Amino acid sequence: MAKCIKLARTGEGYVSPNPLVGCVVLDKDGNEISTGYHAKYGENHAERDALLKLTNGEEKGGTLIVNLEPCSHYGKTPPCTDLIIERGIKRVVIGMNDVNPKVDGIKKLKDAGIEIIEGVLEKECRQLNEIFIKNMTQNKPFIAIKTATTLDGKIATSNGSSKWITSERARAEVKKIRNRYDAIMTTSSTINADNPTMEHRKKIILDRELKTNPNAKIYQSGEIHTFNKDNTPVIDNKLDLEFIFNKVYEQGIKSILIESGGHLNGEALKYVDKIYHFIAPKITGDNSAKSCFDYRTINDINESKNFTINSVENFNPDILLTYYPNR
Ligand code: AOF
Ligand code: ZN
Repeated sequence: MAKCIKLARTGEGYVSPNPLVGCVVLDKDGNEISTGYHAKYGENHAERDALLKLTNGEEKGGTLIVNLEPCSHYGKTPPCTDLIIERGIKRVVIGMNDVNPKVDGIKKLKDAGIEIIEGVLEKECRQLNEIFIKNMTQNKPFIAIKTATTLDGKIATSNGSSKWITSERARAEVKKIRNRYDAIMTTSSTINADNPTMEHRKKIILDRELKTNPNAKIYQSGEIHTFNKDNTPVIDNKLDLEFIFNKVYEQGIKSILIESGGHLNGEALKYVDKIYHFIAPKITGDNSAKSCFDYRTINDINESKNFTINSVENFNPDILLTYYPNR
């Protein structure tokens, strides 16, 4: 199953709005004979990819391992369950049930007399497809924030100096993280302060008063979606984030990575599903330096938002924390 997850990740950046799926096939003696993955939206599912590579029937009586319940419906592709049954697979090992209401593959396989083992590495499989799960169950985009701070939680000095807080290694990882999301979102303030390129297929720019420098590097590539006070409702002098999230979701943007300053990061906490927080071993010691979440005043520490840390990774000399909101 761990191998399925790894194979599935090959599809990152290509399969949305479909899930990431990888598949391993073993022969009747337990030897690995094929692997496959869902490589691109509209193309073969992982199970079909793995099974079509086998042409001598060596999978007969064997085991198929897949991180998501095989589909049983006609979508862009025919049902994987039919091919699994046709090829004489005797046992199917599944990571998680499909949350797509059209899919009822486990029942179909069981009815065909195939042994089913469910829930293998389920937590990891659900995390792999956290975007797909949110989309299918809530009809909303998955919202992530990426920030990079000093040990004292600062993203820039008071006059905006921020290049570079984290190391080259950490910044290379950011490129991989971006690839997992359909679009990145930032603001005119961040663009005007840093002039970032933010290499990505789709970019959402919040620019209430159309103040972004038209020559900014961000405009050099990718599809640009700009929201301003003419096309978006404004609440308390801020563009209505919920409206924007719904709007882009309708346009096929199923996940968003926010890369901006403390104001947008703070406002987005209400909607955020996951935070990627790089920390560099530096201290500014400056109370007026800019903070990564900066949007309100509280007087009781118990009013803080609470999170659960999911992982701590080393990108020497920096670290990456990922955390999820407690809901
Ligand atoms: C699988 N294996 O590799 C994928 C699955 O339109 P289609 O035919 O691509 O079907 C999309 C749905 O099929 C998707 O919403 C999800 O429920 C399932 N995706 N299923 O068994 C795969 N990509
Ligand atoms: Zn399928």
